[in-house]
Amino acid sequence: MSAIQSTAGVAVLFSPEERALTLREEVRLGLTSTPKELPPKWFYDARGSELFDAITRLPEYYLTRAERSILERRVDEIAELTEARTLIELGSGTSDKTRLLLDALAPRLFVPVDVSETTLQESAGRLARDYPALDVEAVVGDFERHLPLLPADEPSLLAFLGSTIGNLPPTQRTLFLNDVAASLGDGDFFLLGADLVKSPTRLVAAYDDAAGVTREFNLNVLRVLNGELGGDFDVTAFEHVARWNAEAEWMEMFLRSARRQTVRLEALELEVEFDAGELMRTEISAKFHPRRLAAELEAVGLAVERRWTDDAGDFAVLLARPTSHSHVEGWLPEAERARQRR
Ligand code: AVJ
Repeated sequence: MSAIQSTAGVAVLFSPEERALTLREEVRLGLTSTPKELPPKWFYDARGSELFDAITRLPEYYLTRAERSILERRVDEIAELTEARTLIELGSGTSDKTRLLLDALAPRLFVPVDVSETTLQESAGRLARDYPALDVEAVVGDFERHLPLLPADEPSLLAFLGSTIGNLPPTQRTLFLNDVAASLGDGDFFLLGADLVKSPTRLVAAYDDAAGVTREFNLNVLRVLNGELGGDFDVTAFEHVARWNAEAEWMEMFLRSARRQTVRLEALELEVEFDAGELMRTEISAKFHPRRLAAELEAVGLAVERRWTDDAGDFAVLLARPTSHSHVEGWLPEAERARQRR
């Protein structure tokens, strides 16, 4: 993390070059695997972020409203318990729900972390305008690799909302939570929003809405690959599929090839064959049981102090703090070094 370039309050940990390299590596790996798979982080170019914003307003997509209702009721308690002077938000997107936290905490510093520099520039600009006393230091980063350095001198709240944690398969989720635990010091807190297991009918509806916005969002990853990797995906030759995986307890989105076809990606010098009906997974969205999720946090050394759900029991918000730093030293060198610098 030595090469932090700082421009207008945006620190770039994930430089355009590094981002392009990661995109190429991940897409090559995913498209040459059997079955084919693409990581969900590449949905979010400007159009993808707008489409996701539209998803959060869909009648079927209860997640955002449920989480908001919990936060509305609990932000004062969160402020009182944490006394946080710094708010760090991972995958903050448009920083909409963030305002609830900012209003209640009135922190000195806000650090939004997101892979999309344009989204960050816009939301950081708006927040700086609306909260003149607030210092906004945005970080372009990948939350799986760039857990930020927390300021040592004041209590911080690290927020990871919206059930984005559900995008991580179990092993990566454990690694990530370990990294979170290692990056928090005494007096810091972790605020986690997670969607809960519920009726498959409602879950499928939330990921296959009647207006077709999620379909457009899913297909957008092909447009991103066309634009950034010189791909020639025919977006009309793929269908949106959303399924509940009962064993794994996660929603999965796929793109299904409507016919046998060959796709070329210029930047990868790669040709990929799709069979008629072939499924390519583009996202998992794990759904949780509040107690089991709390146990996962406890297992990495995060003591769950509060566990809230909305009235319908659809969504959970957990507030945790590090118990000790008794986890295996050197387990995650980057996070460990960050902690020791504090
Ligand atoms: C932003 C990752 C939480 O998994 O529900 C919305 C993304 N995908 N509809 C989710 C998404 C399809 C969303 N997260």
